[in-house]
Amino acid sequence: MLATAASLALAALAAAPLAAAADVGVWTSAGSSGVVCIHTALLPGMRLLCTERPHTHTSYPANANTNGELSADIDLLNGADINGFGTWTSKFTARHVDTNPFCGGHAQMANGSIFHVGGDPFGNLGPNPTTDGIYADGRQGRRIYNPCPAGSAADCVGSWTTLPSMTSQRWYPTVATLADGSNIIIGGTTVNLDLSKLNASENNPTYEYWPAKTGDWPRQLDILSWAYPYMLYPMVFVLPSEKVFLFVSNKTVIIDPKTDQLSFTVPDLPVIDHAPWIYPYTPTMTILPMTQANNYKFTLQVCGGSKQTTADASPMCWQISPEDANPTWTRVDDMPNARVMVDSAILPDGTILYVNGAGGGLAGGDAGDVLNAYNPVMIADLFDPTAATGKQWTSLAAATNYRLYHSGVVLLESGHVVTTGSEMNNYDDFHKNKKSDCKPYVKQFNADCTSPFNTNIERFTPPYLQRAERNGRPVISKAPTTLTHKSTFIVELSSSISNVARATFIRYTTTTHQTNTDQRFIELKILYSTSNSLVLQAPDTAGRAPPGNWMLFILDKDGVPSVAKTIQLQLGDAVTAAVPSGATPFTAPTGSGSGSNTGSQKGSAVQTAISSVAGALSAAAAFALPFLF
Ligand SMILES: *[C@@H]1O[C@H](CO)[C@@H](O)[C@H](O)[C@H]1NC(C)=O
Ligand SMILES: *[C@@H]1O[C@H](CO)[C@@H](O)[C@H](O)[C@H]1NC(C)=O
Ligand SMILES: *[C@@H]1O[C@H](CO)[C@@H](O)[C@H](O)[C@H]1NC(C)=O
Ligand SMILES: [Cu+2]
Repeated sequence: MLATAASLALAALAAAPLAAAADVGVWTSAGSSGVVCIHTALLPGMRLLCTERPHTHTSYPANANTNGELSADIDLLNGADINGFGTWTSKFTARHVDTNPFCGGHAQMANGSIFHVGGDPFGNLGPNPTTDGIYADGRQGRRIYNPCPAGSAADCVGSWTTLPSMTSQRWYPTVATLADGSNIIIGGTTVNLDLSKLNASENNPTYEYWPAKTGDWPRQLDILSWAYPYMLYPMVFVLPSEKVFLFVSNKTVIIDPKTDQLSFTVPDLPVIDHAPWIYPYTPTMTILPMTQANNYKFTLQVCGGSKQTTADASPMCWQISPEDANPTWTRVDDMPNARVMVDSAILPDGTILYVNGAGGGLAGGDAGDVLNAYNPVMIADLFDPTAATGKQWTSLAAATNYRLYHSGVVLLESGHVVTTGSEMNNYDDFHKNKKSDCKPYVKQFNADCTSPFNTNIERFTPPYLQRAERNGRPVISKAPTTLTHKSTFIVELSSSISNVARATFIRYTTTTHQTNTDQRFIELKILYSTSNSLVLQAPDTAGRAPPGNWMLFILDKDGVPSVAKTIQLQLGDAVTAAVPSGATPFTAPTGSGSGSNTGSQKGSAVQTAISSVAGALSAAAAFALPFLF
């Protein structure tokens, strides 16, 4: 009997398609970012802009990679094929930025440049300011990074320009790009906030715009005074109405940027064993994909952060649709791994990858301050917003690098994801290698200890690219480089049209401190197809899809995306493309179902099959044991 159970389980295991089950993604080292990516922005041409802190007050040597410069423009492919599946070794180029931008706020502007404001007080570039140099105070700084436009030569590198300073200092502000293409700048403090010595006059509870509006600015925003000291990097998103959602701690205000009137129609997020939903108990908030299946509904999801009752991270996720008639917070499936400092990347198939962070502790601290966070979480967890309750999460492969305070994640045009940053690389010295001379709080550089600055870029190949490597992927051969809202446009493919199921549009990202006001996903309608082209429709409004660079992905019926084409979505009148002769109204191939995520559902079905096989095996093993004795 027992032997039979065991052999049945073993037979089942042997018969199970283990190769397919291995589609949990692959992590690969991808080179150096030169600087620690405390701030990471996606640039056209598979490039990143990263910005770090001066290595000063912790007395580390100036960054030798960049001669102390705080910023680098990174060519991720560095000659590798964007359509290939080989390894990458990135190449970085140091860029000079005028003032210390460390812990400022940023957003991708309407024209694809990166707008970056505020930062830290002055900083020496190494322990000796005379020889190492000094970065000027950046707290009132206002600067723009102009990347090389899409299609530039690989050796083209962007540069920073300086704008006039702001009238007040902002450390940890949030910036967002609005529907009209202007920017809103919110909050921050005048100095590094010390939670053990609070002083509310260091708060800057105001907001302003760029370009500056006429009148008395910046203007008071009382919710930021109410929330003190839990008001740094407030969560800010443009709503379909073009108003601005602002969530801080557990309260929401909606700002109308046309009138600057405030409304308070969103209830507080109920507190169930959760610390304030903000730095240093850092969760992350993400706009869920707006799809045809959900009628382009705008819903935000906040996940992770810290528990109230213990120092452990929280696994909770809550959703809100702020412009519903009666918005209500809804709790959804807990993350499989509780995390503080969790980051999200919306993938081309409409699933959301959650990575980075720790199982407990807090955000904050100097480089190398490993006391604040513990139990790094390296597993990637995938959230499927279309899956039924109880089935929303799938755990994927674990990364090699942990990403604690000051890290990020970015989806790339290739469909890969990269994780960046973290300033606690010396965590292992203390926690694993038990080096007594590498204190958990490394104030002085010690050559026996690992540098706390992580400049390793790690690439995640999601399961859909594992499928692409086996079976190929859609290939966009031609797409427009600019587009206005509601326009129709033609995309040519050099791969088979008959497999095409969806077209999705993802906005270029900037991320810092688990704050990303740029990232959003909107599905595009495919109106017609010919034997080699599709007629698509651009997003309808700038409230749903603010202007800027976006990635267009075409997906096949297995959820495998093309390499994206970058399209700059601009304000202006809609243009209607002539429908090519022979075009017919588009219908997705059967079995793909617009809005549902075939690929990942397949993935989770495989996952479930595997765990039941594993379950059967361990049950069998338990039975089999007596025979072994
Ligand atoms: C984007 O606009 C800003 C001004 O708002 C300008 O400084 C910058 O050069 C522009 N970028 C590009 C790529 O044109
Ligand atoms: C509080 O902060 C203000 C503004 O920075 C400063 O002038 C004041 O001295 C501080 N008060 C204390 C008690 O530190
Ligand atoms: C929101 O947070 C405040 C301050 O921490 C707290 O007093 C209030 O009870 C919270 N609201 C809810 C609904 O839990
Ligand atoms: Cu910071």
